[in-house]
Amino acid sequence: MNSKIAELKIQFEAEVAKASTTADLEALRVAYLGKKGSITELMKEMKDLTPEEKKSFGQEVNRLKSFAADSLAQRTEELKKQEIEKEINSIPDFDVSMPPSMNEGSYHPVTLVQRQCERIFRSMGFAVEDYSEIVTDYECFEALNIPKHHPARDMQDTYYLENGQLLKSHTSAAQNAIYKKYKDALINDGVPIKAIFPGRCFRNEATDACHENTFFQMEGVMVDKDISISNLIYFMKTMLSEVFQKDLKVRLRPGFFPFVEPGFELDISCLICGGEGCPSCKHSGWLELCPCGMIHPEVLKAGGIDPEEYTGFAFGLGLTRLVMMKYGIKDIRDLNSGSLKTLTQFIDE
Ligand code: FA5
Repeated sequence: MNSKIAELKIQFEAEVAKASTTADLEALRVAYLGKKGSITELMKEMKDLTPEEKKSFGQEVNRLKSFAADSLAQRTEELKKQEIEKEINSIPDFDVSMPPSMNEGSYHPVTLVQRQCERIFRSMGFAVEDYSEIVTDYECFEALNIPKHHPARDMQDTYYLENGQLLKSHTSAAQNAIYKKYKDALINDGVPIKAIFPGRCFRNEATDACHENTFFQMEGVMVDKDISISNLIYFMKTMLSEVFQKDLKVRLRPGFFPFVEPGFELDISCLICGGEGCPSCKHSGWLELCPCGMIHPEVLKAGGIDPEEYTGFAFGLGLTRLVMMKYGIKDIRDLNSGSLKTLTQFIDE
């Protein structure tokens, strides 16, 4: 072997043996096999050789080239494996088969009941919609047949932003957007509007055992041809019997809301005191849970739906109150307390 080639081979082998990372090997590849690498440069010496010498020199250089490339590839593989093993060993030991820690989080009871209601209504063909907590005066009131200065506004004082928007005082604030979203499918393809939209509501009012300034409602609407109060009662009954899994004492009485006609208050017998009267039901034995009614023609019109052709019902379930009744929570304020002792006791069904 040509002595220069032999020397270069020894030098190369020594440097490869010293390389301890894949980055070192890449640097060696460039130094030996790159455009200006030492092995590549050997070829320049061909010009001073005789034709016979050229042939054997060329063959030797090519053999060295292949040897260098193979050595680098092999050593790169070895080092890559070592690097991966090192990374794996640096991960602290843990056992994937261990049961979850007792300190894991849990769902808030409102989330659990909301999800249960969503499952029930989805199974009856309702879409579940989400809506903003900040809304306009139009969405919260005007589109619901509550013009400015209407006395019904007094029942729902809320918190106003400087730009005139407000924190929604009821989930009915999403009704207009829902009608507008689904009206084309109703009018053109005859697909009934069936949607529920749970959400957080805000009211500027004094708190007590059954009133909070921040609480959850779940609105539901159904619009189609020939929808009547019997449809409304059917869906209310189904929802309550599914949530409580037992017969409840329920009463329906007239109720006034400008966005329904006729309107009803649906109360359930208080499950905290068994109807005897207690602070949770303001000592009446009954809890206002789910006002409802037939959607007012003006509200349908504002949503782009012809009230001569279509009718519908709407309800506004007091979700936080439903949670109180389901789990026997005496004071609604416990639900916003952030107390882990109270809030981690509930499990999904
Ligand atoms: C409304 O908010 C109407 N938007 C409901 C409605 C929708 C009527 C569709 C007709 C058709 P009301 O203000 O009564 O109505 O509230 C509805 C329910 O929310 C109440 O029955 C009660 O369960 C709950 N709720 C109201 N205010 C509070 C409060 N401050 N704290 C906790 N729950 C409340």
